[in-house]
Amino acid sequence: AGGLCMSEGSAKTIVVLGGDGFCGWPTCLHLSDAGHDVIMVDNLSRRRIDLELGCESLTPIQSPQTRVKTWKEVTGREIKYVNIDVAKEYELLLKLFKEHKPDTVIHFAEQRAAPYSQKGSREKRYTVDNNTGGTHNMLVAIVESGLDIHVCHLGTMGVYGYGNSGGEIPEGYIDVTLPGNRQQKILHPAYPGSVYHTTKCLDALLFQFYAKNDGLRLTDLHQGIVWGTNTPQTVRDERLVNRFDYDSDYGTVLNRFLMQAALDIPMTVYGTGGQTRGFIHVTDTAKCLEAAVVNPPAANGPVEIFNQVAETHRVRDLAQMIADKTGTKIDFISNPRNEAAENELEVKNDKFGNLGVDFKSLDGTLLEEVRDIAQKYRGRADLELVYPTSYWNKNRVKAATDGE
Ligand code: NAD
Ligand code: USQ
Repeated sequence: AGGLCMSEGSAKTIVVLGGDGFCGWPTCLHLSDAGHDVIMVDNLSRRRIDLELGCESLTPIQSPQTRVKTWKEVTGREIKYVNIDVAKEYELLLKLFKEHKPDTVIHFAEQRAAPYSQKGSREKRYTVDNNTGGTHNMLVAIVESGLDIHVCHLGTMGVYGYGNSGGEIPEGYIDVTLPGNRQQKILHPAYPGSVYHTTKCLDALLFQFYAKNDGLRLTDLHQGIVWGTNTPQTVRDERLVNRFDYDSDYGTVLNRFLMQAALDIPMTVYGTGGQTRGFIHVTDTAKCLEAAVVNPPAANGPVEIFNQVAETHRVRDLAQMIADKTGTKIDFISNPRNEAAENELEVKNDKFGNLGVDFKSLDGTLLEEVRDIAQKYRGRADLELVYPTSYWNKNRVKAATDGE
């Protein structure tokens, strides 16, 4: 197995919070394959939200127990699965850290859909309680354990906001001159566009405080939109398949378009499709995590921030590219979100390049691979779940209803 930047004898013990999810599961497999000892923690809340929304992964994902059993059968390597609610079961989390003494905790365990976080008061409150509570519990448990544990957290490009202006987005920090001609390096201003994205900004402040006050080693990965489904590890057995969300709350844009093309239904571009976003393939997510894990920042240093993005694309260009290849129609529908109709986006991502991560770019072969998977499981799709049902504010709900 190809361990990236890993020297001999440097296998780590890694707790992966949220290890049953879309990014978490392939990351667990990648790290295990590279020789690290992985403990996967998940309270299966994502699977419960599937039930609540009446949807499920397009791919037939197996239970976490079957997943880890299959991995053992296929590779002989063990991944331990533990069910803990990180936001609610602080004592169990602390006990887990004390028992396994991990070198690293990777934190994926948050409610991550922007539309779900805007759905209603219940979902808004759940997203803040779960995400902020979980992050803070993890930090307190690390301090309380007295162990030198490196945290790798999944943040989002959305913390920077998506204004209309151009200009390259730096990796986390900007240099400013404060009144009195004081020079300072500060966190890039936060400008989130949903309750979910706001929780990632709150996380960033918690990290800044715990790095300063307790000397914790922290890496925050500002990731773009993840696409794809399978990785070199998940294809080894059908029972290892990764999840594929296509519904309007959890499906991310490119995977949704590829699924829509596979089912030959029009692609749902919101507004003019002028939104430009950062993208990364799920295989590269796992590689970036490994690079971050084996390169922890110094203790007592500032929070290390990486932009985890391979490339940027405009939403309507992605739809057009797929339309050109497949003949699928494009439907420009009223935007359920409150976001800039058009924006530019230029992102600095040198740090991962410097650590040897070679990003895959969105080429025809990779796109076809995802469309083939969507085609294979098309019988499992429920087309009613494709159109948006979450709106950013009440006026929008009214406008959408008036227009019917
Ligand atoms: P996901 O919903 O598939 O996975 C998250 C996992 O965390 C789920 O399995 C869920 O059950 C678990 N979880 C949530 N709250 C928990 C809690 N309190 N205790 C224990 N487990 C809990 O999401 P994902 O797409 O894998 O995203 C993982 C992380 O990466 C998230 O933090 C997300 O914000 C970030 N991220 C994702 C994307 C993307 O496009 N998918 C892009 C940028 C950043
Ligand atoms: N969009 C469409 N049509 C669709 C779905 C989305 O035009 O059918 C548009 C949206 O309006 C938006 C863009 O595509 O402008 C991206 O939407 P998305 O749902 O793919 O991504 P987003 O809501 O930003 O959230 C996803 C993940 C989240 C992560 C974020 C990274 O769900 O966890 O943090 O991507 S980023 O966008 O870089 O902040």
